[in-house]
Amino acid sequence: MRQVINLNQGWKFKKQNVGLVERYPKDWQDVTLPHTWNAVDGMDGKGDYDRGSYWYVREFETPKQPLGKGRAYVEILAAGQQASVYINGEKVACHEGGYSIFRADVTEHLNNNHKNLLVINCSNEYKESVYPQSADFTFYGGLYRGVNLICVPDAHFDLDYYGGSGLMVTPKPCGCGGADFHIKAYAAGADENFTVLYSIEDMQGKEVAYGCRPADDSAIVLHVPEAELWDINHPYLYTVTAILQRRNESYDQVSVRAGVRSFSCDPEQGFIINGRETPLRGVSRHQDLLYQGNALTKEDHYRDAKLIKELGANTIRLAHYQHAQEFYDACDEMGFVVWAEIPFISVFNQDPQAHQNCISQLKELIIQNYNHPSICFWGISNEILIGGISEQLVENHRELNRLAKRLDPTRLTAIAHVTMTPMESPMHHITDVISYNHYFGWYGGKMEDNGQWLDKFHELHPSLCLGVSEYGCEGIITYHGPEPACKDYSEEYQALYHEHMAKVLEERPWIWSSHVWNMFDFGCAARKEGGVAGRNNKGLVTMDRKTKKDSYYIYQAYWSKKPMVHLCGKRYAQRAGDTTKIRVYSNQPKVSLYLNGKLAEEKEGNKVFVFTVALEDGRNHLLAVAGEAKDVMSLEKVKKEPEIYVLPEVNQRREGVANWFTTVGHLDLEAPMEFPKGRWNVRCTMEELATSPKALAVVSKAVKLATNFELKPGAGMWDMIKKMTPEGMMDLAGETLPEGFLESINAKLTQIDKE
Ligand code: ADA
Repeated sequence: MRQVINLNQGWKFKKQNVGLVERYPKDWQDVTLPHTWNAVDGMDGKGDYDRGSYWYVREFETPKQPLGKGRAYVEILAAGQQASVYINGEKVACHEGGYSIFRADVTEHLNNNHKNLLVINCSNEYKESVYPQSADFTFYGGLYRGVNLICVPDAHFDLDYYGGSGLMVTPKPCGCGGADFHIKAYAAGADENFTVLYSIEDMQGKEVAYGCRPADDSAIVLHVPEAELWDINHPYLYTVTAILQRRNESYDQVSVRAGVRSFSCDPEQGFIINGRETPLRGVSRHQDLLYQGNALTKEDHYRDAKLIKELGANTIRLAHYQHAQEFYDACDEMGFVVWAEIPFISVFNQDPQAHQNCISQLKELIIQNYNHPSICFWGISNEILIGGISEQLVENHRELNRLAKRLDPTRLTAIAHVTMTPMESPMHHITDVISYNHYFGWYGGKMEDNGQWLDKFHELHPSLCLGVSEYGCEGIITYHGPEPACKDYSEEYQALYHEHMAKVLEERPWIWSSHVWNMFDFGCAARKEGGVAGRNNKGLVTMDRKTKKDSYYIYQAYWSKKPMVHLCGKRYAQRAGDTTKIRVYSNQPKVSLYLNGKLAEEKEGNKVFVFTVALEDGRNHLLAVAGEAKDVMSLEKVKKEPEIYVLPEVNQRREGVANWFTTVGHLDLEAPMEFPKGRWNVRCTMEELATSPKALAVVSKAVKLATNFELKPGAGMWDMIKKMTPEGMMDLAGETLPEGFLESINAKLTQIDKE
């Protein structure tokens, strides 16, 4: 029978590209998997994290095989981002792509009498043909999910096909209340004397179906009468086991879990599961933690999933790559509908090898995760039109879509568009459903633009299923104030923005899915915003998972069935002024607010309850009561609010925007924009403008003022931005900028000669 030996302990690691070692290097650093070398620098804000090619070494003994020679595989659960595997000096595998399982057949290279030397080289160096190439998150390096040794008899369930389990189960509900389980096991090294025995057990461990097929023609359909459906509030899982058998002897065994459900999407009815219209409302998640990087344990994964469940979400977009099996397992068990995707993101590379890399990452994603009932959508790309469209880009998407449908006709394909993707685009007619990432109310435009945009698109494309795959804004729990505004990074503005968005989405059940960007703050070494470098702070929860921001609770009020009440502004603890506003979120119809033991006011409302109270000098105790739910906080009345509540650069930026025109000089901003030959203009790409120091200086200043992004060629998120034009960027910033801003940039640029 199969033996799976965990090899996570006892590794030696060298953060130097020393090349292949021949002996066990006793003096190297001891590490235990999961491990990444970017646990700290991937988010510490120093700007450049270590992207190198480093070495892991471990010894292991050859396990005894009772049935002849058998085969042995080293299974790497993920290696960031490229890896080569060597056993006893021989290269046995290479892998490109940092998020999927891969295996190396090491059988022919094992020593029988002494130890084996397993060496793995991991690299997170930039490689042009491997996705992701440039994106808004840290590309951690290392063996961050663990390594196993799998020993099987010569006849076994296949371990060589794209890291899959060798068992594919497709349960289909039948009209009669039962379900047909279409099952196929892939046997390797088995002749005509082998059979496959199949069994299905329910959640109590009771066998509910049984079948048997010849190993070389193993497909079977097993019927389970009165099958329980897998659903969001009832995530019922069956266990399907395949045993490879020959003359009263079992050779290999694989078990997977499966769920019976039907689902579809409709442009008007939105997402439908088991015949019930169920708008998918939830969050996106990245796989990292503060000073731990992406080296997460099973407990870390389950804690994240639990936090999302407590929020009341029913869907998770697992961005922007394949996540750990433990997380998909947690989603199967807790009843989330999952959008799983590959890291085909931000920058399109025309190189056919890069396309091949997408193909192999998509194959791995689908084959390795086929059985998870939580997954309903395969995402084929994210914001890929940042750098514009081309025929090749469209054709590559068509091919990826065909591939996904061929490998898995049972699920829907999806795509996440960047805001600037036009409403009319060939990209809208490739995948089964589409979705947009919109940041109106943060990078540009007003939050009110969201609803209008969605309605307009829906009207224009009544036959397309539209989702909102990303929306969000930064919230840093140090910053507060009585008048929150876009780009002030305050916890209050983030909460206001999400109050608005939660309502916009609630009012549009036809939107098949929506995903907050993001459930948790995450590491992005290239970022520097809001006084916090190295991270994206759009999470509803901080990166250390210690603090749920106020914005978390607005969604709980909308989505959770459990009675709740939340007093906002707990960290806005010192307040000046005669009166102050107290916002309360609750899913109950009535909230009573008590100030220092006395009832201040009682209000009826829907989710958001706003009270105005006059604090007493010094300490004040507030209590909110809504049905059985209660929440408390303490506020202090002060003469002046602490300076740390306001980020200095916010004021500087506001002043900068206001003073911009005085530095532009006397220009006729009413005149139509001109684009004289031989001069720069706002339709040139950032990359082109960067060839002229003068033009770059104008544009950098404008971009900083408009979007707060630092424009530094070659650094930060340059690769993502370089194909954009100032016109495109300012379009995104929209109405948050004074009129004539774009015209003034153009006027300045057209004064500079191209040379
Ligand atoms: C993009 C991108 C995300 C995310 C976001 C942001 O939309 O898809 O990866 O980081 O931007 O926060 O700006």
